[in-house]
Amino acid sequence: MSDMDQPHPSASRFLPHSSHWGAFSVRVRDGAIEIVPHPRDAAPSALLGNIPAAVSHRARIARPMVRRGWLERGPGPDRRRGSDEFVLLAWPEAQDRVAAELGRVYAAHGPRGVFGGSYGWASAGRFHDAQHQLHRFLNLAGGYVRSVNSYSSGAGAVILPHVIGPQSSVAGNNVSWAELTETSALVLAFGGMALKNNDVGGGGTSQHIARDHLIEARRRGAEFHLIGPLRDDFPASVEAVWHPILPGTDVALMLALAHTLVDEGLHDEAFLEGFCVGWEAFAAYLVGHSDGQPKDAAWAAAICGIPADEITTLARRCAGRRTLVTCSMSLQRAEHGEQPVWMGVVLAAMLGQIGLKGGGFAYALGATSNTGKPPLAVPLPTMPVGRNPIADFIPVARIADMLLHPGEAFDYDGQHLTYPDIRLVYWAGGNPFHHHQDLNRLRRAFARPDTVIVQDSAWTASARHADIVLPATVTLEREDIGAADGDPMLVAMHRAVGPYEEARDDHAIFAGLAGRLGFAEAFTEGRSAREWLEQIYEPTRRALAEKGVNAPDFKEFWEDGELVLPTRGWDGGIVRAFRRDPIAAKLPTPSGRVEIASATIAGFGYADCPGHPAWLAPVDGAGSDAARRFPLFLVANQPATRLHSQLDFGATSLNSKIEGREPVRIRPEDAAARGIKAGDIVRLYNERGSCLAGAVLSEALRPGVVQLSTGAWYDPDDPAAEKPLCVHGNPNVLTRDAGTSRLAQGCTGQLTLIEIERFVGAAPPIKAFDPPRDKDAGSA
Ligand code: PGD
Repeated sequence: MSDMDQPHPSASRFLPHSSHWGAFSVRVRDGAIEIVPHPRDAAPSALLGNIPAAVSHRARIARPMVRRGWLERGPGPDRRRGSDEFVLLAWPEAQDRVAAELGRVYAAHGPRGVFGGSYGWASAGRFHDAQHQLHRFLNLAGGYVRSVNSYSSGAGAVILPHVIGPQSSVAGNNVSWAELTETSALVLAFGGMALKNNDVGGGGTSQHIARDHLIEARRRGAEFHLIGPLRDDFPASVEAVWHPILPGTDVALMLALAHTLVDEGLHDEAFLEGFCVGWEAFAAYLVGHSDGQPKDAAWAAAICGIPADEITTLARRCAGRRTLVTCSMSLQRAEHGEQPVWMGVVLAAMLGQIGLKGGGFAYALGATSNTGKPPLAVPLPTMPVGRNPIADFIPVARIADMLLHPGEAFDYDGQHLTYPDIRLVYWAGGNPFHHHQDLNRLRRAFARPDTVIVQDSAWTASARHADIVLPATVTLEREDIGAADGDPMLVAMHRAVGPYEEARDDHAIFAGLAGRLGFAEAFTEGRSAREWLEQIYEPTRRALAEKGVNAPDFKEFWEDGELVLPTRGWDGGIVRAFRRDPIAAKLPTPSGRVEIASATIAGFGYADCPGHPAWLAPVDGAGSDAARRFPLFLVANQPATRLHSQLDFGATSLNSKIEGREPVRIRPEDAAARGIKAGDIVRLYNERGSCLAGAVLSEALRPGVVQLSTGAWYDPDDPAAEKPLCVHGNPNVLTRDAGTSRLAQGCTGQLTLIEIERFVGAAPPIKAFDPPRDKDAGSA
C-alpha cells in the first residue's frame, strides 16, 4: 500500500495532533488552521500559536534546490556557502545527485568521511523523527561519524555519572513534582525553574504541571530561593527570595554556603562518612588548607556579588530542614559548566539530604515539561535505527572544531581522540546556525567539507549554508504517533493537510535515496508509513496486554485519537535505594558512593576540571580582559515565544518582536547610561560579531546583565562579509565557541560578554524569512 492511498482528512473535523509544546486538535476550514489545546492540559503553551504559520509560510522550502557553485563546479570546500545563489532541481535529479555524491564519498573516504551527527530537536512523532530516519539510512549506507550528548546538557550528562549516577536517574526520577509539593521545606534553586522551559517536553506533553505544583508547594509553606540574574526565572506566585547573582559565579556562592556549614558545624558528618568519598580532599580546599584561600562568605561575596551576610543567613536556613538543591541546565551551559552541577551535589550531601523525599539534589527539575513526572510502565513506540558499523564520534558542540581541524587531537572524558576528516555533512531535523556558538566561526567551518546536505521544512540559515536543500514536510502534513518519556499520553497524530508544494516526508526522501543506493528493501522493509506506525505501536500494545490493562489494537487507537498509558509508582530511583541501603544498592559511580572528590577525574589531569568541585575563574567573566571592553553580561537563554528557532515566523514569536527584531532586555539605568530608550533598535557587539535587537527596559535583571533569547533566525546584512551584522538578533553571533572543559566539551552558549549601543541610521531590512530567489536549473 502506498502512502498516497491514505484518504485526505475531512476539512471540517477536529483531528488529534501533537507537538513538543503540547497535544492539541487541529481543524482546517476555508484554508485557515484552527488549533485547540488538549482539554486535559490545565496550562497549555502559548507556543501553540506558532503552529498555523507552519503550513504555508513563504519561508517554507517548496522544492529541491542546489547551490549554483556546487552545481557548476562540483563538490569541494567553498567560502560562498551562505552567500551563493540557489537553483531549482526536479526531485529525481536532486535524489540522483545526492545518491551519487554519497556513493563518491563512501567509496573515496569511507564512513569516517560522513558526518551524520545532525543534532536537533526536529518535531514530535515517533516514526518520522528526522534523526531516527537519517541514522537508519546512514547506518545502512555504511555508517557515519556521530555526535554524543546534547547542547542542552553537555556538561551535566558527563559529570553526573562520575559523581552520583547517570543524568536520567538524577534529572528524571529522584525527586518528583508531587514530592516537592508535599515535602520540600526549602528549595534552593540555582538558575531557577523558569516556566517558559516547562512549556516544552521533547516528543510531546499532554499536561503542563509545574506551575500548579509550585503554587501548591508555596501555599503549603515551602520557601523558595532563586539564585540567578533574572528574577522571572521563577513565577511571581512562588514569592521566591531573589539572590541576583553575577552570571557564571554560582560555584563561588555554593562554596561559601558549604564553608558556612562547616564553620558553624551545620554539615551532616554522618552522611559524609557513610555515603560519600573524598570529603577530606574537598574540605582541605574549602577551608583553604590546600591553596591558602578559605572559601568563606567574604571571599565569595567579592566574586558573585551577593553580600556575605546574605550568604551566611541562607546557609543557616538551609541546614536542619528538608532542603532541595536544584541546578538548572542553563548553569552548566557555560564555561566550567561541570562545576555547578558537581558542587550542587556536594552541597546537598553536606546538608545530609540526598535520597530523602523532597530533599537532596535534583538536576534540571523543571527544565522540560516532562521531568519530575512519574515514569511510564510500558515502552514507547520506537523506530529501529539499526547499527552504526563505526564508533567514531565527537561531543556534539565540537562541530566547528571538527570541520576546521581534521586530524587534530582533542580530549573528552579521559579519552584522547582525533577529529575525523569530514567530506560530507548531512543534516536533517536540526539547525546548527541556530544552536551553535560563534556563528562567524561556524560559517568558516561550513566552508570546509566537499558537500553539505540539509533537509528541513523551512529556509533556516543552515539550509542557506547547504549545497543541496531538500524540502521536508511538517507534522501536520503526515501521520505519526506522538509520545514522550515521562508523559502518559500516546497521541494519534492525524494528517491535517496535504504537503506544501513538493515537500516530502524525511522517510520518503531516504527511501528514494536508498532505492538509488541499492538498499530500499532494507530501509523500508516493504512497509508504507502507515504500516510502520502499526509496526512500532505493537510492542506498546503487547506490553499493555501483558499488564492486563486497556490494550486497543492500532485501528482502535487511531480512531480514538489517543491512549493514556499506565505509569509506575514513584520510588525515588537509584538515589533513594542507595540512601536506604548503601551497601546493597551502591550508586553506579566508581566508589559506589557519592563522589565529593573523584579519583577518576583527578587521574585525567585536566586543569579545567580538577578532582573535586572548585571555583575556576572564567575566561569570559567579570575581571577578565574581555570584560574591560565588553562590560555587560549577555544571558542567551531559551526563548519564551518559540522552541529554539522553530517557527520563528509564527504568530506568538512575531508578536514579541520589536519592529521585527528580537527583543533584548536591559535595565533602565544600563540603558540610560548608553542613551537607549524603550523600543530603540540597538546593536550588541563584541570581538566575535554583532547583531541588532529591539530594546525592552526591565528591572527583572541584575544590573549589568542583558538578556537576548536564542532562536531569532540568523540574518546577515551581507552574507559574503567576514563578520556581517545579524540584523535580526541571533545571540550566537556573540557567544564563544569553546567547550565547558576537557572533561565534557559541552556547549557554553548561555553567557558571554558584550557591549550595546543605540543603532543610528536606517535599520536594515529583515530578510530571514524570505526564501532565496528561484533559479531554474535549465537556465542556470
Ligand atoms: P531547533 O530550532 O529545534 O534547534 O538546537 P536545535 O537545532 O534543536 O531546530 C530544529 C530544526 O529541525 C528546525 O530547523 C526545524 O524546522 C527542523 N525540523 C522540524 N521538524 C522536522 C522534520 O520533521 N524533518 C526535518 N528534516 N526537519 C525538521 C537547539 C539547541 O540550541 C539546544 S537543545 C540548546 S539547549 C541550546 N541552547 C542554547 C543556549 O542556551 N544558548 C545559546 N547561545 N545557544 C544555544 N543553542 C542550543
